[in-house]
Amino acid sequence: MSNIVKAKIIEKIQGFYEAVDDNNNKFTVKLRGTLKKTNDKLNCVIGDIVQIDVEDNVIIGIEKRNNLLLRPLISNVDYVAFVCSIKDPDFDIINLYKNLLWVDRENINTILILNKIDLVDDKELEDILKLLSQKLKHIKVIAISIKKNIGIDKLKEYIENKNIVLSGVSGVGKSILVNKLLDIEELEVGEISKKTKKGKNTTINTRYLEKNKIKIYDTPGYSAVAIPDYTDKKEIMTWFPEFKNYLSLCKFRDCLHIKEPSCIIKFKVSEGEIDKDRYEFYKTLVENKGI
Ligand SMILES: Nc1nc2c(ncn2[C@@H]2O[C@H](COP(=O)(O)OP(=O)(O)OP(=O)(O)O)[C@@H](O)[C@H]2O)c(=O)[nH]1
Ligand SMILES: [Zn+2]
Repeated sequence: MSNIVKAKIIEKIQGFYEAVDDNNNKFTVKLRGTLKKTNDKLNCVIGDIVQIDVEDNVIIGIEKRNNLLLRPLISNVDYVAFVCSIKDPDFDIINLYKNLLWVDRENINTILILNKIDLVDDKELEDILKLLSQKLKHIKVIAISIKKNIGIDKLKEYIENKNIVLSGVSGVGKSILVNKLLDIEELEVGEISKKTKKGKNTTINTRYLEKNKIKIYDTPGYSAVAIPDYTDKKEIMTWFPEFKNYLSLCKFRDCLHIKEPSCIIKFKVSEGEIDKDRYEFYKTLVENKGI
């Protein structure tokens, strides 16, 4: 029997890594010295597919990553799924835009899980879905109600066998959704809020959960989202997928699409092909006005 197994990193605890293989065997391992670069937290991250020497419990190789999400730090992501609620708390599109910057700069696909649709009427739901399809053509929206059991099967089907990074701010229903997706016995809602108040039920670190073809990295939600760092303002435009096809078409090669003449991005905005609010959001980032 071979001493080498292939496994996925699911947790990092003070120099040790937890890994799981396809047969659900778990390993606690260290990283071989030669794979370490000084002080580099990117050496080996959650989501990495690694080769483990099970005799010595060391990681001897890391497979090339398909992608790397920096916030939260997870590799080989198929979808980032943002859980939002349509109401209670209200849907916050700017918060979503900020979160998307981290995902779109890595060209990772996004699912927006819009929960609590039982709290609005059909017209209100229709309006918000229309708004989202205008402003964010590149993301997949799945409307659900955990309470009324609407859309859950569709969501399950969509994410089956994919590596999903799940995030969402407090109160949108993420904990209950995780239980539902993984068929975990639900806690009484009252119990959840009690626990949440004590801070016990809130995810602090990323945890990996897998059951019945559902694979989730459950991550802590951020209410205040930072903007990714950049060394040159020109990087910002590449975080907007709707700009991508046009970036080489402006008159000036170093066009920032703000004040320059013959700017194709501004033209597409005036034509309505690029959403005005998304462009304004881009402008605030470039002009560094703070959001
Ligand atoms: N009306 C309605 N309420 C829901 C639905 N899903 C969840 N809720 C309620 O939303 C509240 C928050 O749910 P949680 O699962 O605790 O939310 P969370 O996002 O995990 O929040 P934290 O635990 O604080 O991180 C609870 O009172 C749920 O009963 C839904 O589909 N419809
Ligand atoms: Zn331009």
